[in-house]
Amino acid sequence: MKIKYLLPLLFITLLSVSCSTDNTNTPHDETEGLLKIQDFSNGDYTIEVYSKSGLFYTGYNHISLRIKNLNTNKYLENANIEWMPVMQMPTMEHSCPKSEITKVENKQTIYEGYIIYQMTGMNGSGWSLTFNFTIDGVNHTIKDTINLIQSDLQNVTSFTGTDEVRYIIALVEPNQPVIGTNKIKAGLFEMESMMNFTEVTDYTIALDPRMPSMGNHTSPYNKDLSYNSTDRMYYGDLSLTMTGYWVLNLKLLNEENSVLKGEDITESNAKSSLYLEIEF
Ligand SMILES: [Cu+2]
Repeated sequence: MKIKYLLPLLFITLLSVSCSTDNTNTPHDETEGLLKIQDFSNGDYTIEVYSKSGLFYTGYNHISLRIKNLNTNKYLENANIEWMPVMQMPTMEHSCPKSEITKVENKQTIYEGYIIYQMTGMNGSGWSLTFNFTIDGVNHTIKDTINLIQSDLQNVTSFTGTDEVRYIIALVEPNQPVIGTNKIKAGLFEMESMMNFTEVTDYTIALDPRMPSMGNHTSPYNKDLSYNSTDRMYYGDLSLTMTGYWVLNLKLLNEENSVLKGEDITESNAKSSLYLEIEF
C-alpha cells in the first residue's frame, strides 16, 4: 500500500529536480491562469508583469512577474527584485502601500507581490512603476509608466484618523462574494511619508454591512476584522444575506479601542464616514 503511493511521489520529486537543472528553464505553463499586464524592458532584461485580470485597478492588485534575460532568452530563477510605484501629481509625488516581491513556492520563474493603488489620474494616467534588481553584483533599473483603471466601487479608502495619522484601508477579499458568510480580508496601512507606507498592527476594524436599497438592513453573524501577524492582514466575517449592493460601514479602533475614524449606524446616521463597497 505505502510503496504504491511513495513511488509516484519519488518520481515527481526526481522529475522536478531534473527540471530545475535542465537548461531550458522556461516551463511555459508557469503563467497559466494569468494575463499579462505589461512588459518592462531595458534592452537587456524584460520584466513581464501579470495579474488575473491583465489590468491594473485602483485598490488591491495581486501581481505576478518574471524576468527574462534577453541575451540568453532565459527567465531568472533567483532574482532579488524591489519595486517602487510613484504617482506624479501637479505639485508633488507620492507612492502607495506595497508588499515585498517574493518567489512563488513551487514555481521556477514566477515572483509575486501586491500593490494597493489608492487613486488614479485623468484617463488612468499619473503612475509609474520602477523595478530595481541586482544580477551578479550589477544593479539594474527599469522604469515605465502604467495605465491604472478606476474601480467602479470603493475598494480602497484613505483618511486621517483622530490621531492625525493618515491611513489606508483596502479590501482584499472576498473576490467573489457569495450569499452567506464570507471571509473578509483587508489591509491597513499608515502613511509615514509620501513614499513610505507601513502595515498597522493590532488595531480593530469594526464591520457593519448595510443594504441602502432595502431600508439599510444589516445582516447577522458579522465579525469585526482583527490583525493576523502571519500575513499582516486583517480578517473577519462578512455576512451577505442577498445579492446586490452593500455598503461595508467601518470603524477603525486602535489598541486602546479608541475610535480613530467612522461612526455607528443609527436612525439618523445611515452611513459611516469610513466605508467600502461590494456588489454581487
Ligand atoms: Cu496621487
